[in-house]
Amino acid sequence: MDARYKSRDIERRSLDVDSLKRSFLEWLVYSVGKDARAATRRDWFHTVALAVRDRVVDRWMDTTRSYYHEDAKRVYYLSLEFLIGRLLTNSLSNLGIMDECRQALDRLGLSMDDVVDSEPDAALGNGGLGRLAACFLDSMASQGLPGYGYGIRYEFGLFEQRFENGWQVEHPEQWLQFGNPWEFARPEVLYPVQFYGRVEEFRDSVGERAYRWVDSERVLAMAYDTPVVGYGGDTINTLRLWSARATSDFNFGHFNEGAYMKAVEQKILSENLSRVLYPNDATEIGKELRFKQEYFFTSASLQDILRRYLQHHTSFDNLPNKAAIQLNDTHPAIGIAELMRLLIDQHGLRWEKAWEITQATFAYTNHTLLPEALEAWPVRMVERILPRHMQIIYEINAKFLTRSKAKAAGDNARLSHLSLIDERGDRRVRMGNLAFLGSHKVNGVSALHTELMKETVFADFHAEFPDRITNKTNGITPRRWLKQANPALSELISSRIGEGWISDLGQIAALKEKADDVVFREEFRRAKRKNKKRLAAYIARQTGEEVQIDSIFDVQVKRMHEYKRQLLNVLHTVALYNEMRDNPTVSWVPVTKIFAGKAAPSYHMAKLIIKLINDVAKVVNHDPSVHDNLKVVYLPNYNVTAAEIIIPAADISEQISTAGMEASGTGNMKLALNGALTIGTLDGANVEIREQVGADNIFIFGLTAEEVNDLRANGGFNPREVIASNPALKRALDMIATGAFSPDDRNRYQPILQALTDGGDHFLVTADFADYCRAQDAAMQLYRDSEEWTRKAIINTASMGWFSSDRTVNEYATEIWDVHPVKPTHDGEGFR
Ligand code: H53
Repeated sequence: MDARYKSRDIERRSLDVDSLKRSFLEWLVYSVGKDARAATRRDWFHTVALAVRDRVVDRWMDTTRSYYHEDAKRVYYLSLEFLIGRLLTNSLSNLGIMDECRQALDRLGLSMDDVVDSEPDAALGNGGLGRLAACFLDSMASQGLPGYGYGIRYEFGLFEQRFENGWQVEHPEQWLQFGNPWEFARPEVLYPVQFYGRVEEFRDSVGERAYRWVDSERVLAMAYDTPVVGYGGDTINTLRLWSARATSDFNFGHFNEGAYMKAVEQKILSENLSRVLYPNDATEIGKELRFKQEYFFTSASLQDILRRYLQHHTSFDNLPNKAAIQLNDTHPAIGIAELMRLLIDQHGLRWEKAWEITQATFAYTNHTLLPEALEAWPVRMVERILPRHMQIIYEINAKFLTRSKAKAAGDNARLSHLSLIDERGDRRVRMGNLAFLGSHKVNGVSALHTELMKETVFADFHAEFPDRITNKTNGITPRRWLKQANPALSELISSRIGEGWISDLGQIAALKEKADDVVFREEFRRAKRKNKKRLAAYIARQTGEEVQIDSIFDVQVKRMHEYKRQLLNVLHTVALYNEMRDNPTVSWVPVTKIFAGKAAPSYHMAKLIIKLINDVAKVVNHDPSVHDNLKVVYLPNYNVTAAEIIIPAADISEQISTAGMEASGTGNMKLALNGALTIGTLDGANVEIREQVGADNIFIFGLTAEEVNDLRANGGFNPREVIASNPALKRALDMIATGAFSPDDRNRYQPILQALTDGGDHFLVTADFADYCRAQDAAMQLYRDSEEWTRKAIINTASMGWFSSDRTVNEYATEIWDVHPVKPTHDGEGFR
């Protein structure tokens, strides 16, 4: 090789400060096209990202080559959402060159923070489900597992939330506006995806009945690849996102204006498929475009998976030994019918063989029991958009129902629950049932959730297939959620127990004994204080509000949903406000209530609760009679980047959903890992958090899932009686009802009051109010004893080892996927 190229090649891989600095200057000029004088912060971000990407590419190719040479079994994680957030610090941190990069920028007179802050937050997801997918990608790469993410490259991510007069308003999230330095466009990786048309029956070469899908419209799926850097930089996996491209099949032949405009219109319409993420979290709205998005990315991914498989194999018999496909919720569940179609119609397999392969390849994760979130598409729509799939679904259903035990027992009610078709009203395809039936394993995301799955939505399936449901409690990646987000605490931890916890979070248990070490406690507090200062500055920038560092930072950050009960929190806030006003001479522990989270744009009740919190904030924050002992802030535009600032600074973690309704939660894990004490119900993974941290180190309150169930089964309760018997609650509600927080519109909160009273208080806010206040009081009392508080906070951090997504992914790998780590061979030069 030409020596000049060779040395440049080595330079590209070198991780020392000088090489980085030289690379930055070269990239700035030759790729961004600016000189140092004219470069903006954003230019520098692109420069640094491209130079870092250089250091990843060889290892990425090595990884892919190793998988190929070993013909390793891969796992494909199909997800409509990947909430990855920013990638620069993530890549630098996982490559271990954070300090080197900082120094290189320093030598150029640049601030690392400014560069980092110029990166847009990639919000290709709504909340927990999308962030879980991102944590899993990190864990798979960090453990050398051959894992691929497949999803959609939305042009617009989750909307940007702003407040106008306290109301949420949505703005488009243009994360790609200035280009995305991390991705590689693959214009040659292109698959056709069909829609509409009809099915034709014919006889195949051996005279058997066969089908073909004809007269359909086609859209092309084009791949964009983003490298996923594992911790240590050894394994670099791939996140492949599909973007919709129009085919050139349109008839541009007629050059009259009408035809031309129509053709262009068509192009725009097809490319709408990857235009925007649906902003609903755990609620379905059943729009046709959404269904088409689901099929679009699923079909492209399956075609890609089969293409890769066929590079090594001629028969499909081995597919389940070479590919595991995980369905992240029912969003890609149409993949069951699609794989059947591809195997039968395109590759000529017989039904039985195709079904055996499909079931052995797919597994399905359920993330919610909320009935409104379980996807059920109208049969008429599925028939029109995917006529061949509808046929296949009918056939799967017919074969299954004929053989089911329920049929044998003549149990018609059970049979109708098992059916893939909901026959009540306009007929619908139950995607959960399809996913269940087409998978060899089905999992819930916390122990409680999995048990409830067996007892409720999938009770009849569980009776048919008692070995299929399994639990995989969620986890979070300690790299992003402790090492990167909380450098102060991470450095403290590493100084005492070494760095092993970063890739083996179980080791963090060694900190438990440090809870009794007075010096360590002092340092732990110092780290928390540093994070609280950082958050206070952020709050001041975002809202103009000054908050006290010494106050309890009481944090509820998550999507806005009635079942998550931000309303319960704000009612407690009003009650606390009243108590402080009534008792001005008491020496109160100052409290800062911090809220953040987006509401689905069409979810009026959720938006009204946001407005209520902002209205309460306005009154409380300007009332001199509480002497700044209480502040309320609602931070706008909660996203991964904001979470990285808020979570390390929290003292209290609010996990207060109505028991039985939050499948798992993962914010609960992030907050506890960062040393916040949880106030929570026995819901989702809170139950397991309590087991890990011990009942003395968590504030549990409220009805249990079983009690909620009994209460509802026995005709509910009378919220008016509960309200009448609790003066603090009554007073808070009366204030809201009479316009104490909305003098400009005294009736504004009628819908909320109505829901809590005549509406029957479905989420049991009033029922849990008294016990919630008790838990809050206990927390406030404990906070006065700062040594005891810190002790418990340390125990929380030290007890979270089990909630690493490395543990979760390992369980999937061994118990569902049967995939194993592959050690890539790096034969390149210049690696560290
Ligand atoms: O998934 C998280 C859970 C959380 C659950 C959430 C979720 C979505 O974000 C979207 C759709 C859906 O069905 C569920 O609400 O409890 O922690 C990851 O499993």
